[in-house]
Amino acid sequence: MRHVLLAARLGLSLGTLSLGTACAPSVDHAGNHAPPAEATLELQVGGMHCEPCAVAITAAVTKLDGVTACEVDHASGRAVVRHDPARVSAAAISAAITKLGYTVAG
Ligand SMILES: [Cu+2]
Repeated sequence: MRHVLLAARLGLSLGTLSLGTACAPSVDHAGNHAPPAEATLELQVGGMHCEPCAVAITAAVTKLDGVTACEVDHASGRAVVRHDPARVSAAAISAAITKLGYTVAG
């Protein structure tokens, strides 16, 4: 009688054994969905005389790491740069423009 009971208990404990660690997502996707910190930098660019000037500036600024968007209007001289200030500074953006031979004023 005792033996039967013991066997039953053993069976029960075996049944509750863990099947090992369940698979868990190795990548935390939550971080990827967070929008990046973005700031808008508005600059007055001097020296532009035609559309290719604006295109060249747009290309140089967009190439910078941390810049997400850049719009340059050669007629008004206005440049609007969307960027992550943690990755690229306003000074670095201005430098990329002045390096091309244009002047920059906030
Ligand atoms: Cu030009």
